[in-house]
This record gives sequence, C-alpha cells and structure tokens, in this order.
Amino acid sequence: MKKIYDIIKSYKNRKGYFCLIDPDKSTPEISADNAGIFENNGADAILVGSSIMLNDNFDETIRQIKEKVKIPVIIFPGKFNFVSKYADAILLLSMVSSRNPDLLISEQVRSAPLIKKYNLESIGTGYMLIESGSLTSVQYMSNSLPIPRTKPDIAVAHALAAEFLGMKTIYLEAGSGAKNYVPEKLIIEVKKNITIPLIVGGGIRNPETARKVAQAGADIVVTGTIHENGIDQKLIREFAEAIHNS
Ligand code: 1GP
Repeated sequence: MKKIYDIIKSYKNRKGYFCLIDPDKSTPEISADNAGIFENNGADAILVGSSIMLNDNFDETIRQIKEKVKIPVIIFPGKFNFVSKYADAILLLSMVSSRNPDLLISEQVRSAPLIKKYNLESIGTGYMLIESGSLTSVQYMSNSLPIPRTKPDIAVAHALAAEFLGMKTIYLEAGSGAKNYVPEKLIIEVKKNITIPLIVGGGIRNPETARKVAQAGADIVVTGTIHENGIDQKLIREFAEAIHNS
C-alpha cells in the first residue's frame, strides 16, 4: 500500500472523509462490519481510538477491521498503549494546545518502542483542542484548556509552531460529541497559514456542516458519534458526497 502519509497529503487536492470507530462502543465483529459499511459508502479511511479504553479489545478490533477493509486503518490514540501491529499507521498526537507535559511528550515516549517494534508508520500530528461549548471527554481526560473558539490568532500560532517543529499534519478537535464544531473562521485562518494537511473533527452531525468545514479548509473531515447509534448507509454516502464535492 502507498505510504499513508502520502495518501493524507493527497487530500490537499481532493477532500477526504475519515470515519472514527471507538472500540469501546462495540464488539470487534460489529466494529469491523461497520468499517466495511463506511468503506462501501465512501469513507476514505478508518480511524480507531477513544479517550479511554474500557475493554481489552483494541488490538482485536484493529485486526478484524483490517481483514474487512482495503482503505487505510489508522490509530487515533487516546493513550500510549493504543498501538497495534495490525494498523497501517498511527496519528502520533502531541496535544500542542495543552500545557500538560504528559500529552505533549510523555505518552509518545511510552508508545515509541512498540511503534518501532511493529514498524508502524507514525504520522506526527499537532493535535489542537478547540473550545466547543461544553466539557468534552478529551478536555477532561487531558486535563488541559482548549483554545478559545473566538481566537483564531491563538490557533494559528499553535498550528504554525507545530508545523515549524516538524509535525506532519494538524488536527483541529472540538471533541467527540462536542456541542459546537470548530468554527469556520478559525479553520479558514489556520488553513491560510499552514502548508501541512489539515484534519478537522468533533461535533459534525450533518452533511451540510461537513461541507462547510471542508469548504473552510479542512483537507480531511472526521465523524464518529453520528454513526454510533445505528448505521445509516444513506447518511454516510451523503457525508462522503458533501465532503468530496465541496
Ligand atoms: C473525535 O473528531 C472526532 O475525535 C469525531 O468527533 O464523535 O463528534 O464526530 P464526533
């Protein structure tokens, strides 16, 4: 398979739609079936991760998803032990919006030896939490302040710092299930200032919002929660079309 980062970079010219699967929400079998449905209805990659790990089925979930789909399966780690030899790559997140050293470097130090052992492609990601109107799991679990949603200049400074430090992509995160998604104005400003691919997720509940987020400058749009209470194939197709045609 083409290197995953090359694929991620290619979405700078054509938008990408990534679906997030939380391994805690289903059995590995159901997660794999859902991944197959996402693939068949236009998703470009599967992200696997969550803020906590309630079960011990992370590795098995990735293994079964990999057996099911041809699109990339990428780890979206909530913690250092989210490493699996079955994945195609890992978004190695450094929460640059935080001042919590654990999320900036400690977790990554713990993950690194296994990433090396498994020869897993690691994509250094400047992960930025944006204020979303309510306390999200990621904010609580990371014990860190989000960037104010009305301060695009602060967001830009963080994104620039991440790019200058050599990170390969920026992820603007409102938080899973967020009340409000990342504001378009903030996306526009960040996009204008960086050259690396921009991923945006959190609180995107309908295709129209996904389209707005993509049009504002997200190269890749991520949804998770919206598909967790029953899979609607038509809705997945509508998300994919809104993003791909934006
Ligand atoms: C969370 O950005 C993702 O990290 C997806 O968020 O679950 O709100 O779609 P949702």
